Amino acid sequence: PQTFYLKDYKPFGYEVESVKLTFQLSPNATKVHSAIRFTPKADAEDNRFFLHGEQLSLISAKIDGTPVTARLVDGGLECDVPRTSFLWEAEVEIDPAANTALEGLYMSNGMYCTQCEAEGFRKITYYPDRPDVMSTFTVRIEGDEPVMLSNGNPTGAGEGWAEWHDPWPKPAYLFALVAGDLVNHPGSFTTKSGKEVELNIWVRPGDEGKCAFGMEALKKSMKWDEDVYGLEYDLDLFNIVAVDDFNMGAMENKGLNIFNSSCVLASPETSTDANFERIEAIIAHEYFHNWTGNRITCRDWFQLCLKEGLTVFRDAQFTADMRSEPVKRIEDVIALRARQFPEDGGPLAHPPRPEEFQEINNFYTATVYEKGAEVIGMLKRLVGDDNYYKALNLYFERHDGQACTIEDWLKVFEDATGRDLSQFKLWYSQAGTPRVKVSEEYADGTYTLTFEQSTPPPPGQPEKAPRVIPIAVGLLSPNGDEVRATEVLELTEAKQSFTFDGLASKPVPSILREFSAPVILERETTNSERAFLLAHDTDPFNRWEAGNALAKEVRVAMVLDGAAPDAAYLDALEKLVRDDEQDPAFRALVLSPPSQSDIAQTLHERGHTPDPQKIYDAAETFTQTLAQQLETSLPRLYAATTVEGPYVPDADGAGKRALNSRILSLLTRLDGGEQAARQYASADNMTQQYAALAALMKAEKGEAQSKAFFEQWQDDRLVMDKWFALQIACAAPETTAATAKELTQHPLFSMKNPNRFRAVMGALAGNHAGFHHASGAGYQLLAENLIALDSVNPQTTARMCAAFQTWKRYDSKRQAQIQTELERILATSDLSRDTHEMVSRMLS
Ligand code: BAL
Ligand code: ZN
Repeated sequence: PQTFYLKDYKPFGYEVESVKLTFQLSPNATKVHSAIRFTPKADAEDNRFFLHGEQLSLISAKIDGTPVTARLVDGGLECDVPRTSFLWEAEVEIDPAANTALEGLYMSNGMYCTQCEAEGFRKITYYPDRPDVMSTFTVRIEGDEPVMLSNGNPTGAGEGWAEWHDPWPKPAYLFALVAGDLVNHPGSFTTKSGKEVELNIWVRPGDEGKCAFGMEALKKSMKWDEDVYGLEYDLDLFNIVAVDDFNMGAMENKGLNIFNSSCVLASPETSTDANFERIEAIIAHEYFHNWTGNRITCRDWFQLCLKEGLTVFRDAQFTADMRSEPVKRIEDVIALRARQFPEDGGPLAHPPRPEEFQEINNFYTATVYEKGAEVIGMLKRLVGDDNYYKALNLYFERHDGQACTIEDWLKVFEDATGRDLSQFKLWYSQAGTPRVKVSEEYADGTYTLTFEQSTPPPPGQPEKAPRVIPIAVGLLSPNGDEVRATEVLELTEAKQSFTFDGLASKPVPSILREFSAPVILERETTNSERAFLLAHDTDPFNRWEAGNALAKEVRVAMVLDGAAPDAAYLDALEKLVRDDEQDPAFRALVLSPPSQSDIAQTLHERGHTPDPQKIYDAAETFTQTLAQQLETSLPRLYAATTVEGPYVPDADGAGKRALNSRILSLLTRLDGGEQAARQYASADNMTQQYAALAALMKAEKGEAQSKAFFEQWQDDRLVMDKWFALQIACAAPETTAATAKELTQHPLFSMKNPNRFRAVMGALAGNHAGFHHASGAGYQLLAENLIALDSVNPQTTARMCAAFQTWKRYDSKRQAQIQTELERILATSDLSRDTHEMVSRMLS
């Protein structure tokens, strides 16, 4: 397969003045007519006329009305063209019904739908399918579908046709078309300059009742972007469509966002609190892309984090404002450590701005998205809030309508602040998670912190220069008072010391507050200091972090030495969980154990080979011991945290229900499932119904409820995804693979629906001890299913291959088992480019 390099970037030799597309819809034979005006650029480095095109049947091609013969070449066509402005016309035929890869124009449950990012437009017609080619689009759709939508504003419609015009020049990856039997949930928004915008969420008939929350989230997003960034919506209409079969979470097509139905449809009966929070965040994310992505887009796909990192950062700010800032930060760091740190420390490591790829779809990663957002968070911390917004204003002013690079992005910060960001830029080009080792000294009222940074070399990047790392530090006195408020230390050298004078006694440091940089902090400390910070730190993130570090230490000692759960830690947890003054959401987070994969990673970092079964056993023992310790308080705590009254998916209620669910799961270990069965029977919302079912299934007491759940929800695809996943998540290690295998035989299992495939195979990979069971059955099952999926949907296959990325952590037997499976995948005939690249990288 061809490798593409950032260093090879060359602009396209032609301006695209306008694009007019006509679609004649038909499930197996849709005709697409394109009329595109090209003008050669006078200063073009390269005037090769190459249009991308894949899986297209070319019917005809004309230039200025005269038929021409195009040369079909690998990945597209070439043609001899005039050196003056000309009209290119082509007619192609495509087969949406056969398109199970879900890229380009495809059908989902009888509805036409598109996905063009990153390179799907080339499966619709011949076009310079690259993000730096921007044009206005006019679209005519002919067909007998009741609703036919495209980007921008509607310009006309009649029996069997509809026309749309998008006045904002855009790259082809933002093109969208939807047609089908859809109903809308309407809304409206008045922008700050008084413009009325019509809003719609389009769904299949029957789903109308699941749109109200999404609509409110959209309005809140529009208002927030005006209030915080001064950004206003720029069309008369904003449409969202829910689609069942979708590879990603959602897509920010101009004026016509297309959503995986799991990321927009919500109702109290069918969605959990976590679903509501995620839906609100994704609606915001896609809406925010209208400026950070659409009005200002990427020059090339190497710059993907320019729009994704920034938009993730913006949606995190939004969620923090709508809900709880510390809770959002803790949740994001948990996710970063679970998804991005393993990527950065394994064979798939790449910088936020990669410099080469074979298949760009493989780079929609936690590094590009989440680490990309962390980098922006560091930048904001380093320049300060005022300078951040000054730089952002300059970014929108200077680059509106352009396709930009990371250099353009950093230049606005340099120009707005006068700061040299050349060292900071290393965050974009170096892979790997820096380790920061901290040591301390105290003498005569002066406290010194010394930091040493290093990054283990990831693939292809042996040299690592020191980066700029903002480290937020506060100091506490031994009695728990804060003696130094948070200050941001700028670590720029490999080894650097910072001093604090005038202290009456040796302080307790609180380092990396708010997780001010995506690094691994290494510091020799004691469990009693961690317990002190858990009790006293004024920074909520670090208070949680202290509890999390304690939990990890206790688990590690249990795994390595067979130690009993640490009594002091159990006491600290008991005290915290009983303390009604503390935020329930925070208590729920402290009560949630570190994941078993996280413990495996910690052991690996400390030079031990993790044994998944032992990690599982330690987790079980710990939770059982905690339940017993809390035994007498659990019924009271359960009652005190039960939320009465009608369900409202707000942050307060969600925090209480999260704590209540944790307590229920502990209680279920002791009461034989009585309380959980009562909760299951009386629950009027999915959060409580699901929590009860999960507690029962984990305790192997949920057979009847699981059956009832299936009976109740078998016609609801999204709820059924939960049912599939939960059975695997709750299975014991020795039965996990068999449970997953049985579910792949279920009549409702489907390779064609990515949500269902992910529900089953994602849950298998997510059950740490089950997936890594010594039999190797988990590895085999995943590999078999990935091989089967590859010819159906390469994009989802390739992304799910990442389940194997941590394989070098484990013992030689498990490594050999995984290697066999990876080699088996690689040996599959006609393996997709997507999967080939992912597996090759993991084996290299
Ligand atoms: N642009 C792909 C989906 C998303 O990040 O919004
Ligand atoms: Zn995005």
